[in-house]
Amino acid sequence: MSSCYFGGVSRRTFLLGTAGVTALSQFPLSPLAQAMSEDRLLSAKPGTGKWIATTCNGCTSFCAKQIYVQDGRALHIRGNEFSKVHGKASCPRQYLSLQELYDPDRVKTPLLRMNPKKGQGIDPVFKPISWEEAISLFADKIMALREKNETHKYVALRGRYSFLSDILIKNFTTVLGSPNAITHSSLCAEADKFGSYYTEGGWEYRQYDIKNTRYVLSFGVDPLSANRQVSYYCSEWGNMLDHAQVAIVDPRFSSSASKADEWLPIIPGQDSALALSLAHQILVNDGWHKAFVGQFIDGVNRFQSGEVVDPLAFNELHTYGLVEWWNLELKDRTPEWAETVCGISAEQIKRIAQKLIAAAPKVQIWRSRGAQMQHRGAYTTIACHALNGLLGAVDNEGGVIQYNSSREDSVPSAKEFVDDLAKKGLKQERIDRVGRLEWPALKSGKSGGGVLTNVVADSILSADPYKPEIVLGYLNNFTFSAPGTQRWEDALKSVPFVVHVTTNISEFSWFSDLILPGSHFMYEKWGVQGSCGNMHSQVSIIQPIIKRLGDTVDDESGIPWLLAKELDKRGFSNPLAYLKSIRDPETQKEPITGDELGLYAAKVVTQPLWDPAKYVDGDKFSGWDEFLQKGVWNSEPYQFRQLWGKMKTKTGRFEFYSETLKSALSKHAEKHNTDVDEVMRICNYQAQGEMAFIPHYEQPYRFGEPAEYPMLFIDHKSRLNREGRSANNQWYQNNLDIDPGAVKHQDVVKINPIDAQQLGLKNGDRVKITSIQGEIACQVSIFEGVRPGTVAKAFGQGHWAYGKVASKVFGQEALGGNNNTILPPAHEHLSGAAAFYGQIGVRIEKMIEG
Ligand SMILES: Nc1nc2c(c(=O)[nH]1)N[C@H]1C(S)=C(S)[C@@H](COP(=O)(O)OP(=O)(O)OC[C@H]3O[C@@H](n4cnc5c(=O)[nH]c(N)nc54)[C@H](O)[C@@H]3O)O[C@H]1N2
Ligand SMILES: Nc1nc2c(c(=O)[nH]1)N[C@H]1C(S)=C(S)[C@@H](COP(=O)(O)OP(=O)(O)OC[C@H]3O[C@@H](n4cnc5c(=O)[nH]c(N)nc54)[C@H](O)[C@@H]3O)O[C@H]1N2
Ligand code: SF4
Ligand SMILES: [Mo]
Repeated sequence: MSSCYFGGVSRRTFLLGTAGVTALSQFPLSPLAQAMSEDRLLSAKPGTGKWIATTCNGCTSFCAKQIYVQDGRALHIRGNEFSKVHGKASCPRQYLSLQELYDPDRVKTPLLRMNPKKGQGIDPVFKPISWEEAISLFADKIMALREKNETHKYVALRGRYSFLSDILIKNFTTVLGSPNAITHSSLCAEADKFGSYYTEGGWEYRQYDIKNTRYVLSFGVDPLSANRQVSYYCSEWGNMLDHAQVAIVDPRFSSSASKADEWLPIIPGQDSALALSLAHQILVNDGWHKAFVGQFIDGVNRFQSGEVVDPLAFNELHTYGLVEWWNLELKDRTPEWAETVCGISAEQIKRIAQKLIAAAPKVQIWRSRGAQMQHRGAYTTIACHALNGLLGAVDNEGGVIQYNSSREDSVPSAKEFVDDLAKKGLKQERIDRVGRLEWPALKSGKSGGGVLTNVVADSILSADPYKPEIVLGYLNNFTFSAPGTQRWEDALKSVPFVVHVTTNISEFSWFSDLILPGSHFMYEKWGVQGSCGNMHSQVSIIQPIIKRLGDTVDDESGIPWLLAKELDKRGFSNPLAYLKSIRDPETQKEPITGDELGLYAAKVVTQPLWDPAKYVDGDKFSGWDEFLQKGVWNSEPYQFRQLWGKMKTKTGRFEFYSETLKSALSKHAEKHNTDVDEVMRICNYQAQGEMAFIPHYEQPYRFGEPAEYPMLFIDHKSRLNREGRSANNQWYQNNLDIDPGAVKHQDVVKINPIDAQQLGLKNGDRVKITSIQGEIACQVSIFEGVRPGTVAKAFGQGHWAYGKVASKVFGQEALGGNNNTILPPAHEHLSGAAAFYGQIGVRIEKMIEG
């Protein structure tokens, strides 16, 4: 791997710093060390490099970065000082991107599969071919679909992306005549957005005013490791601890729990019981925030356990439906009840309620995928967020804030380039079945508004609604990242033509017919990304900082460009006409290469930020050149309480009784000539009647009977994961143990000493983990930081492809086991989110190595 850097100190700096150049020859160096140091001396010229701006895509924090480039090589990385979100601060994972870039296992030329037989352990026999051959083949396949009038049988799948991905995924797919532009959003965190939308009306994530807060209660979020804006929270968390207390609810002892005042090791899937009992306790103790929620007309608190309250007695202010919520659900949700359900003592619940009341409104309730991406998680997400409403923390100083609006444009639409043939294809049902009765996916209040990424595998396998003929995947690895991986393997085996745009031969590539070598997201292409935190939002540039390695092409603009040109040669000119409509906003020039297309698209999308003629607010630039040099635009700081009285819900208020959800569910039911009760049943919820519209308790669905699968499985992100992408880096494997309980170069399952003793297990034993879905093998790490009865395992290891470091035997044997092999492909149907958490029963058995 990159021989130029060793843990942030270059070998040369080290040598110079200790001995000096002239003294080098006096040291008895081994021949290898001699060769390396001479090589370094020849290539390194101090002072000739410069810092260039780009954006990290290691996670959904999308931090603005500066890269030190010298002699065409990227050597160092730091946070962009011009960012008002995180400044120079970073999480530890920024460095891993350098190893991703210079990964010796990167694909550098198009590859064509020669072995038609597909499977793990079966060599695909990839043959290097030219770009001309590759794109010509791809274009032929698309033309064949057009000739058959079956353009809908083209499916585009995307994983991580920049704002320019709309060219390749959304718009290109539309012009080709397919409705199947499928994003990875429902594998990511759709249930999270559901919680905000159906209470306060924004289908988006949140930021947290930690500089002014006094109490943080987190349902599963580990902000020092994951979630959004890890860099900012890592740098500011320590200061926050001077003025705020922290309680972390997580069945696993996370990095953030290790620095918190209280850890609440909840029984998996039972977060709503805790949240509802906290709400109960806040109300009976007169602790709601009167300036936001309102007050009893006579000032006398009538919220008493078990007692119904007259709605007319309460004068509600900026919220809606508090008394209905109390009467229908909260009045019986006492801490004593919750203790029996969620495993947290009534005494601890009462103490935390008191602390929240004392600190309100400067409190913040955070919620992670872990607490929400569960089969019945929709109501957990609104139950947790409703606490922010009760305590007046919504849109308030020290509380939980929506993202600042940012001013970038979208990629130009492709509407006028859709011909009649394509229009017919666009009318076909989308491959993910979204909007069917059992798949409401109510994004932004719309029946079928979301996406069902993981359903696509089932659709392909059962040819329902139809069998695709071309699948294009880009920056995605669903054969690894989606629960029920085996289904994806089988599905891809059955598709006649699979194309993967990738940097590495990952598990998805292994089942592909054509591999197109993609640019590295941060270093080799044009793009635009956004982030939010510290009361600012930012939009930052991604630019080609180094000459692309090998024969790689910009995935979001270069690939559609090459393809459009080939289609044009075959008489289908609309795709190229569309791409040519994306002109340089300064000179009005049409692009004549894929790289120009990338540049112009980046300029178009960011024009409202850098063009003085379009200036609205936030940072101001003299023009494109200055924006490019700084690399990031920042919004004005957030103005608190701007949404009080004007939330984007049906009632304009923060809804405890969600009229917004009622409307969305009712429309979905009407579309299918049925009622909301039937929708609830079909989506496997217990609620009937009015309960469907309020935060309420749902018994978590258990996958696997306790007798057969006695333990509960907890998935979490490794602190060094760059989603599914960093495991082929030595620095990842060498430093994995920065996560509590983890072991370098290993994949471990963390087991409480009490359980380990019962199962007769010791550290380092190999075990088999079996669920209703499948089985994996890994090593035991005995760790007190998991609740007895549960086992925790980080997502990230278990690659059997990707490269020589990530796998044990590339293409054949995994390093450890992939969690998604044992996670059942379940969903939270109302948001469309895949369900990775909740009560996933597993059995742990010691393996006797022969
Ligand atoms: N068990 C479990 N599963 C999870 C999660 C979890 O916490 N636990 N997290 C989920 C979440 S939140 C998400 S967002 C998804 C992410 O899942 P995906 O969207 O599938 O993304 P990755 O797994 O990161 O895979 C990206 C793939 O793109 C290719 N690639 C890597 N770098 C580049 C590049 O720079 N350019 C190009 N063109 N290609 C590249 C590689 O083939 C790589 O495998 O995973 C989900 N899966
Ligand atoms: N280090 C790192 N950070 C990342 C990423 C990454 O790959 N690596 N990816 C980014 C992406 S794509 C996303 S979407 C965000 C997601 O960030 P978050 O939404 O915060 O989600 P995760 O960290 O996936 O959530 C899993 C957490 O929930 C806990 N958990 C599991 N089950 C339960 C439960 O029943 N109750 C409770 N209370 N907790 C439970 C787990 O122990 C773990 O701490 O993170 C981003 N940040
Ligand atoms: S990995 Fe995430 S938090 Fe870390 S630097 Fe990259 S984008 Fe920021
Ligand atoms: Mo995600």
